Amino acid sequence: MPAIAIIGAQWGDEGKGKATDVLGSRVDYVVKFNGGNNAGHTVVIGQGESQQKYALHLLPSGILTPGVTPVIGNGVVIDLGVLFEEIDGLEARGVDTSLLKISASAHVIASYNRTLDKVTERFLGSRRLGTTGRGIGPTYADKMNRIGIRVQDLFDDGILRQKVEGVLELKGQILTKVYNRRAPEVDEIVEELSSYAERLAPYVVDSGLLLNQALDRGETVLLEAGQATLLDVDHGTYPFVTSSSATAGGACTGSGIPPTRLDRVIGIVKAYTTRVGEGPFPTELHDEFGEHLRTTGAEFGTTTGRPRRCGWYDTVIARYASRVNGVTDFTLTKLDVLTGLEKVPVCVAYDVDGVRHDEMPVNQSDFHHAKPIYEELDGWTEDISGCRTVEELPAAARAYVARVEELSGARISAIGVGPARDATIVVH
Ligand code: 2SA
Ligand code: GDP
Ligand code: MG
Repeated sequence: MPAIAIIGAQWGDEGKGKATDVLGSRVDYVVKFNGGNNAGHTVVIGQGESQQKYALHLLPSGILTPGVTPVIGNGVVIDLGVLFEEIDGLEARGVDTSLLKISASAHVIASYNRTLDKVTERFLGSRRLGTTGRGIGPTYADKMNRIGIRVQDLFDDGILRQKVEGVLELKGQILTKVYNRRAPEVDEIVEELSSYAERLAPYVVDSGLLLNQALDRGETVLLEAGQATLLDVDHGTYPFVTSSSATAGGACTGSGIPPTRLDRVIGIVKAYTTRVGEGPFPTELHDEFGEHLRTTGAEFGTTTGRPRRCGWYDTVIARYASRVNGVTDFTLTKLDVLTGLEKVPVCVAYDVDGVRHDEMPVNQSDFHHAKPIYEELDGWTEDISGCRTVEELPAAARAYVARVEELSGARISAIGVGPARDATIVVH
């Protein structure tokens, strides 16, 4: 299986980091292809006293597996300060980061875009998106607007200055005239960005070439998504989305690996649903069950610490994610969090103003009004965190997995029963 994409099938935080880490020992390259330090992946390694927890934002989760080459692809937006903070933090804990490669074509997040992200949210007031405030949206907007600054620009002083002058001509006006903020000087931004150039240089490569050559040699490449299908700028619940391509198509454009070379797409789905930030969420629970899922599942943002909105599993979304990404296999995570519930509702379709929808409504307003149609499945009380085979699961948990699989559009190949690396049931 030379090229495998791992994508989030809901609104993020499904456990992509753990899934990537689990596969890490069997792959040669792990590539982050979209997003930036808005992502947060928590990976737990080891057991008992020696257990280590890592929160990764910008670096691919594969960085934790010795021998794996982690790659930041061209589709990523890089906050260079955060990059080196994360590298230093991992090195201080004994993680070797020397194999890291960074695409020369990735864009960098400059301080004016962090400012713009935050002031835009404040400006929008009740219409805000609930962004992570990391400058992600404005940096991707610059990329599309063709005024972005790329990693390779940092190594040519003339070009860097020219680009900074260009972008500040526009952004300076927005900051001062729209937001009443100070516009940074050209020198200030040139200095801010070029101060990282020397340290960055050894990591910079043509990542598309590197990865395709690796595939030519028969090596295995794992492409790890940040965020998720319903946060994808094209396929998500627009405008309540992030600004990048978080789906399997994005794995290709964000890495330089062509679609014909993608062999497997693993969709990560949580056994229930969560969402951070604003936007529609049909199965959201505002009652004690929502609180129970948040507490039991420790559903708080890895990057911002924000409490995640929680709700039941939604098979309409899973079928949609399966279709949009061409999911070959699902990994169903956090099944252990459902333990102890008497009944576990699963959304099978939506009721939109009296009309049944088995597929995602094409009209966003319909999705805002969608009322879940539930099927109630039996819960279980047995602790399943020690189960390592499907047969060891209680009958009701097996029935839950089987029904969810039937309705979600692809087979379930692995089941998560705890945060640790080994707390996984491999089905296929
Ligand atoms: P942005 O900052 O422009 O990408 O925000 C736009 C929307 O995308 C959502 N978003 C996320 N949703 C879930 N998890 C994310 N990563 C962190 C995590 C989030 C955190 O792993 O916990 O710590 O708060 C993530 N990143 C972006 C965001 O909530 C907006 O709805
Ligand atoms: P990502 O953004 O998709 O990588 O997910 P996050 O790391 O933001 O959030 C998933 C959280 O669930 C992390 O704290 C993981 O350690 C944890 N986790 C992953 N899989 C499981 C599982 O099967 N069971 C439990 N209880 N926790 C899990
Ligand atoms: Mg996350």
